[in-house]
Amino acid sequence: AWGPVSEPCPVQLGPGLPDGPPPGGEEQAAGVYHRESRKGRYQLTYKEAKAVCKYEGGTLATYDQLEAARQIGLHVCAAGWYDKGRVGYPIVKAGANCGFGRVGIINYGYRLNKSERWDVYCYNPNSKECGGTLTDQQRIIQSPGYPEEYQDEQICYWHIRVRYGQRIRLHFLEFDVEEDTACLSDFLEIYDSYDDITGFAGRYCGDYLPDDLISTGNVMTLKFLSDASVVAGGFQMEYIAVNSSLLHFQNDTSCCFT
Ligand SMILES: [Ca+2]
Repeated sequence: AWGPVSEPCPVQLGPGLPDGPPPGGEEQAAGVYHRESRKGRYQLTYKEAKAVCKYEGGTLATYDQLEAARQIGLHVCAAGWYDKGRVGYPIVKAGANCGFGRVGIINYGYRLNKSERWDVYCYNPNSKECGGTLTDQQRIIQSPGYPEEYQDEQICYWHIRVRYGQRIRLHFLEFDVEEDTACLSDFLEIYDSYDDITGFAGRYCGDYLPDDLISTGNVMTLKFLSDASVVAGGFQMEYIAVNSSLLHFQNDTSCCFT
């Protein structure tokens, strides 16, 4: 069991969405994942997009694969290349800022100009099972294969969604991920949102145990990627849903709020 919420002080994440999209189902995002260039958003030509997927052992997602992933909760507010030179993105919950208020695959269709720059949606049928859509009040999250070392070319997304009015406190138990200075080889990223586009809260690698984090709203996304060589011990963490009204550190301005 954890101690009082105020001790040690969790890192307060920035403003986020008050609610997230309802997952259409459970578990794996069907091997489909969103990637952007190492240089940032909307930097990949069609050729480069294909290379990103291939580098990680996968291929461009087909429309059907993207839609299947959407139906089990994949919601990403960023347009990316997918199979046959098309561009689109999967939307689960209609929103004013994304998807023109529609749900489904928001489809820009076939692009005549393959030098346009977008993100990419890959499909990797051989990626190890990892990630999922989590709605429990409390749960342990582990790197794939834990306590064994994780393997190369892992791509895991955990989308956590608890009840409206709750927040998510993430507590790290063990952490050991291939270290490099910018965490570009293997890394865990945490987002204070239901996707990996908004609410970026941090990227972690190495063996330093990160501080606890607490979400702004009732959703959080964890994304773990490993590259083609060098593995490490992996990680184990626990999240717990906390009722916002019970967060007594809200009055402790010296601690968590500015
Ligand atoms: Ca590695």
